[in-house]
Amino acid sequence: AKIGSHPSGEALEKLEKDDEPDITSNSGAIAGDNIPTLAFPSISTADFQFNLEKASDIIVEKVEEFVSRIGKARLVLVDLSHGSKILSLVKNKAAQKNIDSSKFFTFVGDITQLRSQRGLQCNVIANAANWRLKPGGGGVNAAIFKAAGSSLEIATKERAVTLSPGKSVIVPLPSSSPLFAGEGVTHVIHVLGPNMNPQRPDCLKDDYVKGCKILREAYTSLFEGFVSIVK
Ligand code: AR6
Repeated sequence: AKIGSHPSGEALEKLEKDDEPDITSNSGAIAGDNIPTLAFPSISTADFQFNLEKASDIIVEKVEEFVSRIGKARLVLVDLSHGSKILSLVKNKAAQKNIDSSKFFTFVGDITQLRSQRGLQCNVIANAANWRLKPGGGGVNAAIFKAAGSSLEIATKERAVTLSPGKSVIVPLPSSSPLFAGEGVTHVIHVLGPNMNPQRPDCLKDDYVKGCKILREAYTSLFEGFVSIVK
């Protein structure tokens, strides 16, 4: 990739296939620029079973609303694999709406290893949390609490003990956390999205009127939190 470009699908495809990541293809604008960047997972669409078409509409709608409010900062939707349905839906819908691709793009990688494994520096990462703000439970929540170590748990408890659907809480990451030193993450924003999974608390039982409202509130709260950090 040329210096000044952002991650192209081709460059990422290459990273995925090669055993040794080609660091040079991810340098320049991605790694070295220190642009404030929020990496966020697709809230509620895996364990919480939220409809992907509806979620992708909401992500793009909220991103469009906030790209004009974040100055030179960036928003990046992250998922684990190139086969991610939510990434391709969002990527296509964002392109249709001509959203500035230097301010918003999709990215394949583990949100806890974006700098070390993918060359993407993100100072803030979002977590698809549970209402107790507890580690474990699988998905991105388990991965973030594991990678961040016990200091995230302690710092989280100082800010909040529970979270309501549609709300978020900003947790400054102690410098003792491996995520701080290893990945350059300074804040984690926990977000609780709407739950459509009958096996989990507060199931909305397919009520997508409520569900969509709560997912919109969740992204508003997340992006407002990010704006408050970068200001
Ligand atoms: N890096 C990037 N994206 C990830 C990672 C990762 N390491 N792991 C998962 N994803 P989910 P939810 C993507 O299930 O649906 C937990 O148990 C995943 O592919 O983590 O909001 C909590 O404790 C998907 O696109 O969150 C809650 O109880 C997205 O992250 C519950 O699950 C969200 O998937 C929350 O469920």
